[in-house]
Amino acid sequence: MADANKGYRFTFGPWNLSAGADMFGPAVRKEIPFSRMIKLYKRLGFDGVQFHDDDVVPADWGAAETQRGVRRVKRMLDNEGLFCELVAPRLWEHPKTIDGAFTSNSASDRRYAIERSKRTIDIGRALGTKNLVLWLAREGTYIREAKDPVAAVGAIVDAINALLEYDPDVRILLEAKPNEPMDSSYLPTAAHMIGIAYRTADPSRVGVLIESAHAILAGLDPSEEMAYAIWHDKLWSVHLNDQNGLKFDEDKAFGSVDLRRAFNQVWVLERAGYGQNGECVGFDVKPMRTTKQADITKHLSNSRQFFLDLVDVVRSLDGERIEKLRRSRDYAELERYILGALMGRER
Ligand code: GLO
Ligand code: MG
Repeated sequence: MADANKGYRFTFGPWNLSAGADMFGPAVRKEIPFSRMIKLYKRLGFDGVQFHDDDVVPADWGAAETQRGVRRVKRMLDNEGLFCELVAPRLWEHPKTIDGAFTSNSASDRRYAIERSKRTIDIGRALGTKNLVLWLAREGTYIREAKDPVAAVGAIVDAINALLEYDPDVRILLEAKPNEPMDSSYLPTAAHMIGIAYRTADPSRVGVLIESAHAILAGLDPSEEMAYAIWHDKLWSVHLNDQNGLKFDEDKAFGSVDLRRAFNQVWVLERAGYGQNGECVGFDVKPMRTTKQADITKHLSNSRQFFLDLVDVVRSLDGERIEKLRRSRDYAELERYILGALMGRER
């Protein structure tokens, strides 16, 4: 049977089925209990789940309760034939993370962030994954003078080292974002993250997860950051989505703003053999607030479908023709060829 996912493995996290609350208004849909949500994955063509630590078990549960809770979730995954791709400590909601996590000015708050991350590693291992994602949401400032921006870089490296040492098998995937919730983040792009990866105790276990919208918010074409990370063998996961210019982080469906930019990403991923070493195609997309309860999964199935359609376009391209156009430096014709293919009007 032909593989409906064309060789890729798709994932998303429970937060992608949000009830629609935003900064200006409360939820407009019912929360979907995880036991029901998990049944949607396979039906939508998805293979695995991404979690925050507290999507699995509440952050304040004790050790025994946590273990039992994690085992329960693992059984639920197994029953559905799903795997856990990664876990991420939610280091931005707790009162001890108000001033940042690893870069907080308070030593006891910094310790909390490291302990919570270690606990998240344990949760991940019990769910069968070595992948720990660090989205460093509050590692930055509202005003430059609030913290020491030079020391902050070192504090992040020290924290990563503590986690690498805690579990000799853990792989740490750094997810960059230039702003929001902070005015300015210390490590705003994937390239910054890759820079510090090499200064950690074990660079072979530190890579990146690149989110399209975050690269766009930094003024970059996500495919450029992806290609850079691939060259370093450090593109270990992606959060594909889209973003309409420099505003709040919109998490729009993949390809929904700029089809050409979405194509660039699929072209880079597909041609580099992304996924062949177990990397997943994750989506970090939000339903619109206007979306009705019954349509709550459409942004996810659409994102997956747009991705697969773009894979078809990439695979349909004539490599020799592209080579010839490169040789003759006829990039105008190459552009016409690509845009034609994207519009289904290949000539
Ligand atoms: C927010 C981030 C967030 C992370 C998630 C996993 O802007 O994209 O959704 O991806 O917390 O770390
Ligand atoms: Mg993300």
